[in-house]
Amino acid sequence: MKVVKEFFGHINEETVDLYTLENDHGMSVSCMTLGCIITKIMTPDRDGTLENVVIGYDSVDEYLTDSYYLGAVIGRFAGRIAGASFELDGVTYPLAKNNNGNHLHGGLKGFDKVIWDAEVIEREGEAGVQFSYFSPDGEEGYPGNLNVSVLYTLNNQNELTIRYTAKSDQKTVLNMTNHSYFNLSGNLQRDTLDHSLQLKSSKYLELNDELLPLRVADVQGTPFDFKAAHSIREGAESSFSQNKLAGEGYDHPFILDTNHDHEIVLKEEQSGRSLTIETDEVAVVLYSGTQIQENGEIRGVPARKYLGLCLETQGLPDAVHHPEYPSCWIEKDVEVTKATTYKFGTF
Ligand code: G6D
Repeated sequence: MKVVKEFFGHINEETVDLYTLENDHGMSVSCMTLGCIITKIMTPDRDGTLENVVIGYDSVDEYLTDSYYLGAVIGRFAGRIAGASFELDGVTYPLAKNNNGNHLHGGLKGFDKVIWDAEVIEREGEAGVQFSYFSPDGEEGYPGNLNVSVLYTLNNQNELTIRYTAKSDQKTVLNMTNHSYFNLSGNLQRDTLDHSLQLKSSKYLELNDELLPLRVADVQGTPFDFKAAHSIREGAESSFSQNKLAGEGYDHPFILDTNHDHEIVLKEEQSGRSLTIETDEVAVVLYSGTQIQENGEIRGVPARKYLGLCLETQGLPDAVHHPEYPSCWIEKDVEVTKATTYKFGTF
């Protein structure tokens, strides 16, 4: 196991460092202090060929102008908040209207756009880096002085675990995730339309035309039923209204039926790569990259829809306005922790 630290770039006067975690089998995860962004994950295909399985860039400047949140930690609140405000204990908190009059992914300068401190963590059989950040009361409109850390650890079972820990000096709201776009073909050789996905989820949230939650719906009989594995293409080519709404694909929260039980399994037949995700979160947002514009290239490959897909484990979006959803509030001086493990394999 090893951790290599490198200079990645500058933002004004601040340095951005890149950390690469590598295990004894050659799998590696590269991540940087800007937004805890995962820039590369090298995993073997069924023939043992190590290739990159996430979308990313090779310069800080590309990330600063990126609107796709590639690889980034998202916070304070992942997903949308209707009307870009919420009420807590009788006080209304206005937030940035950065998406059709609503609030998306923590606002104009969310956790994805700040520089985090980093500390290398090396334990028996694990290589890691712990990012930490102090978000002052009122940052991006959110209440509470919040201390937050994001710990990436890689082990010799080709498992990457992301552990989020936070504590606030006031009651506040928190919903964090990682926004990596996976593409198991390796070095973006193919898009993700023929990736197969299995989700242990019986319910999903239907969305309105602002992509805000409308109602909890049963997946039965729709392209959202992933209880038996099927391709992303099935939704992309479906006339089902919710797939059309998402730009001919998916951009939806799925309520997980179970946790730590192989609840999310992504596979790509041609490479023989698999990704099994287990989490203690209540939901996962499947976003099939339908808003990736067809302009320019990403690492030498034409940018386009479906080039990667996100499996954002998290709470439910707009939960601040839905008391019937699992709570998104954290109490004063109570430390909260959430963790998601990404196990890369072959078949
Ligand atoms: C679009 O609706 C989608 C979001 O879910 C995604 O996170 C973002 O693009 C990058 O706004």
